[in-house]
Amino acid sequence: MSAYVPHPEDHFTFGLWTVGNIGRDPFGDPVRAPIAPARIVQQLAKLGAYGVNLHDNDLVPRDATPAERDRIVRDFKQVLADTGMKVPMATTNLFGDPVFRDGAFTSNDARVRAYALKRTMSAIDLGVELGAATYVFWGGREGTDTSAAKDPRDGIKWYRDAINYLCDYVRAQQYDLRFAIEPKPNEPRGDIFLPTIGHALAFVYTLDHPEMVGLNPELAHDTMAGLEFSHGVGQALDAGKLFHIDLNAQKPGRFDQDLRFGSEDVKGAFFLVKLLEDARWTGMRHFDSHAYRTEDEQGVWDFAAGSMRTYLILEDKVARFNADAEIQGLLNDLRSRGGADSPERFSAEGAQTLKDRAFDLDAMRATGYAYEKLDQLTMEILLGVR
Ligand code: GCO
Ligand code: MN
Ligand code: MN
Repeated sequence: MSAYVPHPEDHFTFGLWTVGNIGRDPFGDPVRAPIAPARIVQQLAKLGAYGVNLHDNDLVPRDATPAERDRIVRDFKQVLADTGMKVPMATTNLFGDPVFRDGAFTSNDARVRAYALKRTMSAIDLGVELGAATYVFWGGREGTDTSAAKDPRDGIKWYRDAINYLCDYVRAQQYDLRFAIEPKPNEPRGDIFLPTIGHALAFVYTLDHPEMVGLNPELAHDTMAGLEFSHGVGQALDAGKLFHIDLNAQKPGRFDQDLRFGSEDVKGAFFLVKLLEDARWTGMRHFDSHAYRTEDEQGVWDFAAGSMRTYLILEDKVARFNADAEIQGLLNDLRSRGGADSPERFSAEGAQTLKDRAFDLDAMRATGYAYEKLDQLTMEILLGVR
């Protein structure tokens, strides 16, 4: 049995902003001192992570001079080289600066929309310089607090214009970079554009270069909307659009909690891990969450280690599920009902045969599916008695 010790091959990553979270909330001041990016990288490397992700200003302060920027980036690259840590994903902070109070790409002010493009091009340059292969767009401020403010068709059009522009920028620069849109229903805006995986997927296919753009779904965001996250992730996988994933935990019906992965809804987390592992998905398992506000710095490292350990424990549970003779027997019974048959394509003749086919409806109505048994066996694995 695995000792649940993370290694870089597990592809676990954290944002500088996640372990670096200082515990500020709308009601209270910070409770922790900022941790320098170099220290974050060193500590996470010791814990077995693959890398760190960042917003432009997590590393380079907004008002840094070009010379300061270059020195910060040079020093940071040295830490990456010393530790073997990578920066697989980068993004832009398009939500903190008051200039973005009405959104960035979807602000009603065209100057703000242009400034957002400028900011993002520089941040893309930084991300690529650090080796990022995925660039995330989380539109936290893209939306409205009152529907009087914007025609949603304008919002979507401006959003599309921006992503098209930036795809062209990446192509012109010949960067090897893919975009991943991160849906969220609300918070910090009252309503955010592209609120769910489904909205974002449909949007991708309206772009000039849909092949460059996929998704970065987040567990907490779907849970806030009352959705079953693994179904959305499954649909993104099916479309070949799962470019990245944000893992955390969240109680439904609450504010955006960003809890440690697996610390709520263990069963949901299990089926998510099962989906990713059964699909042999090779992407980054990014933890977009933070330690409780009660914690000091040691609590932050406990949080980071715990996130990875829980994933590995659930991976082990998945292996048990897949090797469990009784569970597999039940799943085989389901398969023997034709679940794996290749679908029949329409033909006029086949349709006529189907119309003429007699069904034993009484037998079909009377047959159960044994899901109570299947779920109980799954729970017993999760509860550690199986
Ligand atoms: C949130 C989001 C962010 C983004 C991050 C990277 O709810 O605040 O999940 O953490 O993931 O800005 O794009
Ligand atoms: Mn989030
Ligand atoms: Mn996120």
